[in-house]
Amino acid sequence: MSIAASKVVRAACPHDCPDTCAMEVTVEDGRAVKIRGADDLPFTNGALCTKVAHYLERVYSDQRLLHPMKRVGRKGEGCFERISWDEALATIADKFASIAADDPRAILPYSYAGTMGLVQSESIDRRFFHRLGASLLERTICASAGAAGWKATMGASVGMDPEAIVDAKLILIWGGNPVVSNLHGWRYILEAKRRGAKLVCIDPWRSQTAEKCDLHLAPWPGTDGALALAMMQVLIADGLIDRDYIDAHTLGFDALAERVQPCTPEWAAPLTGLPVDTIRALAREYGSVKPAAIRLNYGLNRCAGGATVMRNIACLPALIGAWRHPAGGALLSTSGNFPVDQQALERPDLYTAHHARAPRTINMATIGEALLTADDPPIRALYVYNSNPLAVAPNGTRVREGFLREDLFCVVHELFQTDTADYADILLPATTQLEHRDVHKAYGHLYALTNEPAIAPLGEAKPNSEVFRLLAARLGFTDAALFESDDEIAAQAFNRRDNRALGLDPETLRARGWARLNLPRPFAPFAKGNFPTPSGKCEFWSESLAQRGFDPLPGWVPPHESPVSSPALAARYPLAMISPPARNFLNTSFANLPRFREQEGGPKLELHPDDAARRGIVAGERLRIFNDRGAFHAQAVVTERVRPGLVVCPSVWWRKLSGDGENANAVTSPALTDIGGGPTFYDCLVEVSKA
Ligand SMILES: Nc1nc2c(c(=O)[nH]1)N[C@H]1C(S)=C(S)[C@@H](COP(=O)(O)OP(=O)(O)OC[C@H]3O[C@@H](n4cnc5c(=O)[nH]c(N)nc54)[C@H](O)[C@@H]3O)O[C@H]1N2
Ligand SMILES: Nc1nc2c(c(=O)[nH]1)N[C@H]1C(S)=C(S)[C@@H](COP(=O)(O)OP(=O)(O)OC[C@H]3O[C@@H](n4cnc5c(=O)[nH]c(N)nc54)[C@H](O)[C@@H]3O)O[C@H]1N2
Ligand SMILES: [Mo]
Repeated sequence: MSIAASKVVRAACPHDCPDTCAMEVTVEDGRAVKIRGADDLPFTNGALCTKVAHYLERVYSDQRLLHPMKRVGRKGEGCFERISWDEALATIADKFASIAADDPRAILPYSYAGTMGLVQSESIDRRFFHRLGASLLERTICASAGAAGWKATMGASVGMDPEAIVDAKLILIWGGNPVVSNLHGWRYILEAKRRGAKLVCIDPWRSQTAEKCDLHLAPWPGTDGALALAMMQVLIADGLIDRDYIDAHTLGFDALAERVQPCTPEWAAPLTGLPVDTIRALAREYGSVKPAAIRLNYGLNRCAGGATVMRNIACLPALIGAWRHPAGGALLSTSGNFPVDQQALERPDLYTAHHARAPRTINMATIGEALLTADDPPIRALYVYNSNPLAVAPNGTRVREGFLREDLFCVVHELFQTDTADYADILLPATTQLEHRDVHKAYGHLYALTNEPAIAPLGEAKPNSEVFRLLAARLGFTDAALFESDDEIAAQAFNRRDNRALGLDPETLRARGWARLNLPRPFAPFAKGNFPTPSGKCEFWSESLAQRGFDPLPGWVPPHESPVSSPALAARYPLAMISPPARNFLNTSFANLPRFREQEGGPKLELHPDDAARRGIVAGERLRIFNDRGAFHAQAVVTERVRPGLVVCPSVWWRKLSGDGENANAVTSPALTDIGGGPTFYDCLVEVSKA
């Protein structure tokens, strides 16, 4: 191998994870031979997680789809026959054109975050479907409830700089499992611990993170909103609040104080399952140790009160003036710091320019119901990319029924033959991150990254962007925006008139691989107020929510399903089930590859020894987990990591690789969150028996 044939290419990890790592790909004679975390981006710090360190196994997997195919067997059977790109594109264009002639809203795109790149996940795809006049998709499957709740109080998805947390003296890790799902962020939390911080993990499950913290509090799933209210009650009653900060930088304190007055620890204890003294002690510690940081995550927002819980928690740092210090405050997501030029990327004007009728919107969390019951018009065609809805959407039984519809024309663009791919009429091969161009923002740090193509597309695989350009041409569209190159789109990603984007130009990103947002360092964003809310203050009282008919104040939204809120249901299905991310998977990505499957060792259900004994279950046995919505199987892990009444199924497994064709979403609920239309994966009662 000659040195000349070897090069190192700057790339970005594409996965849906707060860490968005900078990667270096070594390419020799056109083949990627090595991938590593970049040393120069502080957040990545030269390390990749256990999954992406083996990304080349994904790129060069013999399971990759390498050419277009059409279905030859029944839907769901997974039998396909190779066709040319020409035939695939002609089939899709003909079908879309004939449906659009009746009503283009009968066509629905379905995508989420298979890649987080702005070019390959939210640019020309949106332009194409806007031009076509297709139904719009509300992308709610993960974070929409939490984001909506956070926004009500804080104004946008902004918070403290995650790197500043090293100087915090108390850190609450709340509804997140950073050891698994935010590994590079966890490094900063560990550094804080080394410098003397106390770590408190609030999680119903003794997660890999909880094990490493000084204190673990295990509330019932979906009850953190009550815990936060009680903390506010104690802070106010005990005079642990920062009056000056409240007067200068918050809105609605008196109303808030009145609202939380009855929400004592005595009130919250039976709701959360936490002892009164524990709640009071937590509040007092939070009110007295400075600086105090809260690292929240989306585990909190998958329950009935998924938005309200974030509103409640977002009030805490303002009450104690924690924002005064860069290492104080809270962080759910940094994404709102990035001046992404959504109008330029997505071009919603292409819809209005070509269509008089208002668009129809479908919530992706309800895809099963939508496919089965939407009228005006019914969904006649579905184009799935960057997502695996058969496995990840809630209430999986209905999702499968929807995809089984004989009269539904379904296109799936994928790297692998996923559960969803089995239901495609036309199955298209996609490129991996090493084979296409992109540019990335992040939601767990403040750096933008470039992704340069390292190798040529494998087989006949094509990037998402390229397929939409080709389809636009086939459909006779002429708008220039539908034919821009990936480089041109990447250059439009950030709004360059925004001061924060200074230095985020394509040339700099290309040359260095990444750039920090133009924000001060140290960064104490709300030390002097300046919240991005309508009032410019931290809004305990939200007038904008009031105007939309919601409670203007923080409050208590109980779970849909729990022994306290639905006792009749709990009599039949007494166990609360959560299904958080497995360490070796990224949602369903990686869950088909041998290395990661072996490490996870098959679908498992963790249950408490008392619950196991009561059902005559012993460790290692095959279990049936069921409720009125469906059933799936998993192997029993009998452990005190869960409290009695709670079961945990690390997820998300491929259905067809799980023995019974099902996964945890066989039992998850179709119910949505209070605000934001999010799914309620972790608000789910089940019963368990020996299989
Ligand atoms: N290895 C790995 N990393 C991932 C992912 C993955 O699948 N695998 N997924 C990525 C994606 S898409 C996302 S959105 C994030 C998700 O990662 P996080 O935002 O961290 O959220 P979850 O993993 O859903 O839940 C985190 C923790 O919340 C706990 N939890 C569940 N319900 C509740 C509750 O009601 N209250 C409290 N306090 N805690 C609760 C769970 O037990 C879990 O330990 O991670 C990303 N990173
Ligand atoms: N029970 C339960 N269900 C859950 C969750 C849970 O915690 N419990 N978590 C939920 C959460 S937080 C989320 S975010 C969703 C995740 O749901 P999804 O976003 O659907 O995530 P993945 O399952 O990883 O599927 C992404 C797919 O995109 C494909 N892909 C990757 N790159 C490309 C590309 O460039 N082009 C194309 N066309 N395809 C590509 C991958 O191969 C993969 O099959 O799942 C949700 N479902
Ligand atoms: Mo997610």
